[in-house]
This record gives sequence, structure tokens and C-alpha cells, in this order.
Amino acid sequence: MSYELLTAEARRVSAAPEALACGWITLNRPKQLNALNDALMDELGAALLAFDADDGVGCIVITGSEKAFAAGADIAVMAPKTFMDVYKGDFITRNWETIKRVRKPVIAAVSGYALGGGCELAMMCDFIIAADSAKFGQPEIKLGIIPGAGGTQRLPRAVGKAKAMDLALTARMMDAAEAERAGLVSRVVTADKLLDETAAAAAAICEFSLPSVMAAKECVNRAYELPLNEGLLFERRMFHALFASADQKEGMDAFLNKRKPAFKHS
Ligand code: DAK
Repeated sequence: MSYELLTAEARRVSAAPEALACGWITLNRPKQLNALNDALMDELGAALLAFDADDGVGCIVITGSEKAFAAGADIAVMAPKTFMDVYKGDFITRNWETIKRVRKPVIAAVSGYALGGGCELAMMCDFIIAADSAKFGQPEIKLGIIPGAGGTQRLPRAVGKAKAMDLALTARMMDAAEAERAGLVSRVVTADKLLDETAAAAAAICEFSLPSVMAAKECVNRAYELPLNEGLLFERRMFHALFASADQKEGMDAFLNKRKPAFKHS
């Protein structure tokens, strides 16, 4: 598939022979700092679903430019809209939620601005690796609106109420170091190392057995939806289910025989 506002390629990130490829998506609307319009979100959804359906892909990366992961939803598009436009049209909800359907891990590699919808998009990914130049924020309040794609819900879950309120109410930006301390990002690296560090994380995932990778993602996500006992039960059942995979036999046999596993992703 070819895209206009992003690039998408299945990249080999690991030299291990059985490792899967990484679906690498780079947002590419540089003049607008990757502001997210309808066409870009359509393309992003299509690229995500294509990689999710591709048996040769084990994980997906979303990244932007050095200056901006994404500076938010496109303000020029939103500016003239009326209540009836956004309510009746269910404004930009349609193509903003595709990412929730993706079952393979999605890593956000964030350099520069991740603001408004850009911060929300990063938070919809499974984890965020940040360059030390990254700046996160929910500045919608400056525009007379509030976050509309999960900023008031996912941000407090990630960083707690105090910082979420601070960001949403004052519009200040949080730098990468603060974001890491607060738990929003999993690691911070210098800007020149961001893509290599992300590729290495993706390579580790792509080498593991895809069914167990998908099960781990599903279980961690349940932690946000279920009471503890139900979540534990779900995890237990998924754990049991993986004993039906060939890769469980392979992984454990490889450990016992002091060799590298050759997972078949089945
Ligand atoms: N939209 C459109 N254009 C943008 C943009 C944006 N969000 N951010 C930047 N640009 C454009 C600028 O207008 C400028 O264009 P030209 O003037 O060159 O034509 C170009 O990108 C470069 O920007 P600056 O000249 O401003 O660059 P600076 O380095 O001086 O400043 C900045 C960078 C990121 C601090 C600044 O551009 C900025 O404050 N941008 C706006 C950030 C922001 O307010 N973001 C939140 C937008 S509201 C929903 C889903 C999502 C959303 C809502 C609902 N549903 C599912 C219901 C999301 C809402 C939002 O994100």
C-alpha cells in the first residue's frame, strides 16, 4: 500500500532467522508538525491494520520527526466546526480508535512535541520510548476545548491525578525526564539514539513467540479494565492456554538444553 502522509515498511530489526519483522510507521506531515487530520488518521489506521494482519510482522512502531511526534489534531480543520458538525459527524472518533483493535504490540518512539492528540496517540500505544527532546502536553485548554481522545482518562492512569490535572489545566509541557519519573514513558534516550533504541526493543519483541507476546499485551490491558481477581483469573487462563502452543515446548526445551529458542510463532 502507498501512503501520502506517512511511510510504512516492514523492517527486519533482528538478525535471528525466525524473528518477525517490525511494522515501522513514520508520520510525515512535516510542515504542520505532524498535526493529525482525517486523511492522516485514515492512513495510520490502514497501516496499523495491514501490519496487524501480516503474519510476518511481530510488532509495530509509530514515530514522527525529530521536531514532532505529532503536535495534536489539526487546529485549522477544527476551527470552523460547529457543535452540530462535531456531534452529528462523531468528529474524528471513527479513525482515532483503530489502534485499539491492534493485537500486536505498538511502540511509540517520541522525539519533540507530543501534544494534545499527539500525546493521546502516544498513550494509545503500548509503551513510549522518548528522546530527551520529547515534550508531552495536553494544551487543548488554550484553544477553549479539552482533550478529546483520552487525555483526561489515560493521562491520570499513567501519571496520577496531580500531574494530569496540572497538564490539562495549565497547558504546561512535561519534558522527557519528568515523563519518565511520572511513569508516562518507559525509557528516555538521547535524541540520536531514539530510533536505534526503539528498533532494539522491537527486535526483542519480534524474536519472541508472537502468541505469547499477544497474550501478554492482552493481559496487561485487562489490568485497566477488570477488578484484580477477574484480571488474575484472565491471566491464569491465558497462561494455561499458552501450554497449547508449540513455542512453549520450544522455549522451555531451549532453556533446558542451553540453546537459543527457534520460535515458530505457533
Ligand atoms: N494543527 C495545525 N497546525 C499546526 C498544529 C496543529 N495542532 N501544530 C502546529 N501546526 C503548524 C503551525 O500552524 C505552523 O504552520 P505555518 O504557520 O508554518 O503554516 C507549523 O505547524 C509550525 O508550527 P509553529 O510555527 O507554531 O512552530 P513552533 O516551533 O513555534 O511551535 C508548537 C511548535 C508545537 C509549540 C506549536 O506549533 C503549537 O503550540 N501547536 C499547537 C499545539 C496544540 O495546541 N495541540 C493541541 C491541538 S487540539 C479527538 C481526538 C483528538 C483531539 C480531539 C478530539 N476525538 C477522537 C474526538 C485532539 C485535539 C487536539 O490535539
